[in-house]
Amino acid sequence: MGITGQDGYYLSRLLLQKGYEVHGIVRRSSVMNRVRIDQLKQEIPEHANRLTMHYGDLTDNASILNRVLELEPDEIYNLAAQSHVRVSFDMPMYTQQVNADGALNVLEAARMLNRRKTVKVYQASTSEMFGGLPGTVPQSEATLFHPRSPYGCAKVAAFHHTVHYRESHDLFSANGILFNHESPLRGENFVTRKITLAATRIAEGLQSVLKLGNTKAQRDWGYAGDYVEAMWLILQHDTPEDIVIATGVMRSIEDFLDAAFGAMELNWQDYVQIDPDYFRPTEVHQLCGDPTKARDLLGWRPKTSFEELVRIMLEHDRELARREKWIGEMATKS
Ligand code: NAP
Ligand code: G4F
Repeated sequence: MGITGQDGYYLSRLLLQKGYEVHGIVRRSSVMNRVRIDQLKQEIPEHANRLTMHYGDLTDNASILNRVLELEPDEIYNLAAQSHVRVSFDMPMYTQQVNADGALNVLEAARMLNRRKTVKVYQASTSEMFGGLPGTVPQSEATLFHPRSPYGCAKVAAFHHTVHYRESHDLFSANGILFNHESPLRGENFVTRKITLAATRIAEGLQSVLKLGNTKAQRDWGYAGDYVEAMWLILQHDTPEDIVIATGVMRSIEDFLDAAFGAMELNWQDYVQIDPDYFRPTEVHQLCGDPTKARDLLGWRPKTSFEELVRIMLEHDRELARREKWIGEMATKS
């Protein structure tokens, strides 16, 4: 579930490279929304025949139940969500339906299948459940939840359902509590990607202003490619466990701006405008994870540094900006 998203791309690539047969659930939409999947098939054509898509929607219980019972997977990764925190304030009910009720649909389908054969379920839980209030940093598995958005509230519900199915139905269901992880395939309206797209477009003369909300917020940013390995390791562990996945280092949006604009030899203060539209009714101020359990139990450590993450995102987006500029120049010539 969630195969067309950022993490869906990286996890599918990892599983295919490990020899898995991968089945993804995709939503029907009026335009095909499979850009990342198409990219994956082009990058590893030798594995593409083990990748299959099926229509389904997390909010449609029958579609999830039918797919799970038909396909009989050994492992289910529920990455599907309305994943934008700011948007969840505009669509609280929908966010609850997808992120909480949808997760329950997955667990219920897994419970049915588990009567026939053993199945393991990974639930994409999040640092947003902690709420990032001052005095709660760093956050670990023992930190109390205090969600500050409809997104966070729905994810807390899904977290508890996942624990409950493990305890009451003997299902192997586990939560990865992942802190922010980014990549060149990050959605364009998350802050890191918004910044790398803007910095590179400004460097190419395609943009002059970047409008942002709260640049003082702090996050623990890692690389999505490293984090999907942790998802897989969580399901390979002997027992189902809820585990924080993070780097343990916290930086502000301004630190990210310094790194990205600095690499383009630009000063972000010359381009950034603060726009109240991008502020949230309640902000999550500080997220910084304690990944001790992940290291001790799974042997997992992040491999990609913050500097390397910013570099690969900029390299990708600079190429996009150059292509956009070239197309613009060709259009004016013709
Ligand atoms: P993403 O890029 O927004 O991908 C979300 C995926 O969920 C997409 O494939 C989307 O399909 C699918 N989806 C949304 N609503 C659906 C529905 N009703 N039925 C079926 N599929 C649906 O998110 P991501 O960054 O890869 O994150 C993956 C998961 O990890 C999410 O659950 C997110 O909440 C959680 N998480 C992310 C982070 C992070 O920093 N990235 C950190 C902690 C937890 P469409 O392509 O059709 O929209
Ligand atoms: O990039 P963001 O939108 O990510 P956020 O809210 O931390 O959520 C992401 O990480 C969570 C894990 O902690 C996931 F569960 C969730 O699915 C998602 O992947 O915002 C990061 C920070 C916020 O404090 C926000 O207020 O950046 C601040 N920000 C400032 N200006 C902005 C902007 N965020 C966005 N999206 N756009 C802005 O213009």
